[in-house]
Amino acid sequence: MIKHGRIIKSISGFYDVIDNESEKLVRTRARGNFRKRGIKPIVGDMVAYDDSGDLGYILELLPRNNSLVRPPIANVDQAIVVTSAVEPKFSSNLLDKILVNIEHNDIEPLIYLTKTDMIDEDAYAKISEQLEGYYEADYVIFDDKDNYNPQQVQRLQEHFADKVTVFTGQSGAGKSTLLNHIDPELAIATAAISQTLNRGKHTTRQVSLFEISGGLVADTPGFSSLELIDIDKDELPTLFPEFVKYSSECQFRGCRHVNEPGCKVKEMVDSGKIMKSRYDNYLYFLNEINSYKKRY
Ligand SMILES: Nc1nc2c(ncn2[C@@H]2O[C@H](COP(=O)(O)OP(=O)(O)OP(=O)(O)O)[C@@H](O)[C@H]2O)c(=O)[nH]1
Ligand SMILES: [Mg+2]
Ligand SMILES: [Zn+2]
Repeated sequence: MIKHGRIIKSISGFYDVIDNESEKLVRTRARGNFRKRGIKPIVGDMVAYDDSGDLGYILELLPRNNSLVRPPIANVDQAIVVTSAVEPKFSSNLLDKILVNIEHNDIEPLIYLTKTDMIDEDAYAKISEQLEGYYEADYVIFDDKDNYNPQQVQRLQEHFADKVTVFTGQSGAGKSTLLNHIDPELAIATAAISQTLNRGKHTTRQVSLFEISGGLVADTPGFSSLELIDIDKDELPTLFPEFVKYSSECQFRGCRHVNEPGCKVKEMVDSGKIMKSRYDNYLYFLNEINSYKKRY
């Protein structure tokens, strides 16, 4: 019989699918013709599958709303960008790059600051200052000094219902640890980063979706660097929400906010309304995109 469901886990050629109707977990394989067509099912994919045999067979992937490459996952509504204060050190450049990639895929980013217990008040004040600009971009931010305080964890969980949420961010930032705080029964393996670096491997190797607070939440392998895939220089300014707020007041339509006269965005950077580091990172990414063009 042909049924429908969502892939929540993929292990060595098998795909675990939650059936839409029965909500039961079914182990499946993908038909060989997927590989021939160059299509690979990924976690989050909605599928049609046949469950007549011992093992289900994925017959078809339904069209994706969106999909990420790093981490590989489809049909995501929102992303919790787990960002550590130290180990690995807070980097506005990497944070902005992650945010730009998420915005590009029409996924809503939320920012969660971890390891605040490992820094003193001064260092915390500095990071808080760096996070100011993200409030101006209207991002939802979790940056309590006591980063696992139950109210804040609760506030995060309230965003999960009826959505697919992905935890993403640098390796060692504390994605799996945060998920374990949310639901201790998950008992996901975590490791100190020095250990991670020694092994040259990431602690979380696979994307898997868990049912938490009425939604599906994915832990994913972290990364140490990221490329701006498929983003062109005309799209880039639209991926900074606080630029979009003011760009209609720029003198020129399609203003890239670089050297154009009468640029409202640059005026807002000068007045401090738009954070300088966000703008600098924008220019940096613009350069990076131009350098990809030269490379290919
Ligand atoms: N002190 C402190 N340690 C933390 C915090 N969050 C995570 N850690 C530690 O940081 C290390 C890395 O945490 P993980 O949760 O494994 O990090 P991850 O983001 O899942 O890493 P990958 O799976 O490699 O992407 C572990 O030793 C955790 O115990 C925190 O808020 N405070
Ligand atoms: Mg992990
Ligand atoms: Zn402008």
